[in-house]
Amino acid sequence: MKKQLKLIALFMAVLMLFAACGGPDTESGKPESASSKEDPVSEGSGDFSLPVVDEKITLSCWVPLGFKQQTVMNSWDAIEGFQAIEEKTNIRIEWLHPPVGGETEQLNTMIAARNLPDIIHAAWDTISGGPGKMIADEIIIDIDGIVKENAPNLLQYWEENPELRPLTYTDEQECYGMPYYWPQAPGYLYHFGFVVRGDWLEKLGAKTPTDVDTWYQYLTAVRDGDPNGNGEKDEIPFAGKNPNGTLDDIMQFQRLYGIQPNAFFYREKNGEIVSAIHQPAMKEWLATMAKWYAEGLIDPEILSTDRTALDSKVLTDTAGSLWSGAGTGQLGLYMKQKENDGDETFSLDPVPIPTTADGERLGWLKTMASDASGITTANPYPVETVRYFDYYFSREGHLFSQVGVEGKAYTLDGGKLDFTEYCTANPDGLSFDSALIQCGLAPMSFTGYQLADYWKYNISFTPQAASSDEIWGDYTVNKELSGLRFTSEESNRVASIQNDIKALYQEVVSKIITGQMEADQFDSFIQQAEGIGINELHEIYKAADERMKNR
Ligand SMILES: [Ca+2]
Repeated sequence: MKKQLKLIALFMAVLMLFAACGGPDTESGKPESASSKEDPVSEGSGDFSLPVVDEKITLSCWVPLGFKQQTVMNSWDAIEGFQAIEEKTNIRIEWLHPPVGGETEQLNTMIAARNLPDIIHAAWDTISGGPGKMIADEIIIDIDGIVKENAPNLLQYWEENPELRPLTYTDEQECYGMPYYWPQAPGYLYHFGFVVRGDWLEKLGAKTPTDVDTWYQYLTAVRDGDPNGNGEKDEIPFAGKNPNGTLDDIMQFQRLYGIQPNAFFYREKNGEIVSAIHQPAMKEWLATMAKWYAEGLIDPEILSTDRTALDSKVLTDTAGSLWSGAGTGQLGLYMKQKENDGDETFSLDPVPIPTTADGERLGWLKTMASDASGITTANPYPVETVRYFDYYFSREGHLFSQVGVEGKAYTLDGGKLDFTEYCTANPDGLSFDSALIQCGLAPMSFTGYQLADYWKYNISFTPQAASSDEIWGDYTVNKELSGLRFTSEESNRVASIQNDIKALYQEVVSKIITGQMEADQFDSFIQQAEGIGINELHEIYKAADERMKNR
């Protein structure tokens, strides 16, 4: 009966459509928007109903395949959750994946040639000029009005997480896409931190390192105490990697001195945006790092070490401490590997965020500031596209998109979600993530928000990882700048000044730490940076921050 009524309604709608415009092929040459059958405003205000369209439509969506996917599939068509979403919404997505490794190039080419699909999923701040320029250039559209009338689930999510909404808007109050977020819930944010060998700490009778003195004591004890017991002085007190030459792992020790790691600018407690290189604390940090390096407390190979080499140092019982991710990708992986090797003493324990002399512990929020599905000017169905993605913010659509259909990857008992053996002990030997991504996108970023159960499972693997949230979540101040957005003129200046200073900064820091340059030569670097334009950059940051406050 219900189906019959629906068919009648559909028939009537088609009749009206033909009467109104003489057929679906209008003068513009574009297919008529399905919403023209009904008034999209009255239809969309508040209520959410499925399917989104009565007659199936197909939308093309450009999105990188993802490094976790590439080993098990060549298209998101294989993801079961999307099939369920298609059935519910009546909207089919034709996935357009760029070649792995060629994502940025293809995105730029596509935009330059204006060869646009219906949807582009990208981190919009990483595109030159940012999302505001993409709207001004008529690549994507401002969907603020459509969202207000047609996205009740997203509006609800923003109401519950008010700090996230501004990230999806430009300074001109334009909404540039249907967003992706990591939840900002407590116990969910602190994916990275320092870890030390808990078993060595005990063996050496050392204190848990929590500030510059206790770190020095621990590292020295590891160097001298032969905690791996092989009779050789082969321990590396602090082991680290140097991803893309960023010195990121060493930079994390800037927290000891109250400097936001690896940032040119950060917000001091009084709200002022300050320049990191101009802080007197910067020289203290450099002097300490140079001392530690000279005394053999920091891995002599740290500038050339990659993740594989670091893993090997950890797993062969030479690394005494490191900067680590909490999940199954790093800390969980080490613990599991050693457990499989039958090593019962190995324990890498998260230690607190270092405390500065002023008693500060610098925490951070993890945001993906600009990841969103932008609706292009070529898309004939902007309202339907917004309604489609709004479904991802409903409980049902959220589960479909994140973990697929109940019964395969997970079961639900009341509100409680449990992952099945298909994920946790896959019969084909697939890892948790590799199994799960055939059902849903929880390990990846795409419109919606990451399922909290996914992350909780990820860190529940080992007690060490499970404790990381509480330990690394205990901070006193967050100095990070996030969500700033530059005008296209500013963007060009920021990119050019920042690139030049960054290269020089990394070179000078590397030389000072490894003893090839005296720490007080940092002053001449500051002068050079001023010559390149660090002060102009500072003003641009302050102006962008002012605009963000009004967003
Ligand atoms: Ca040894």
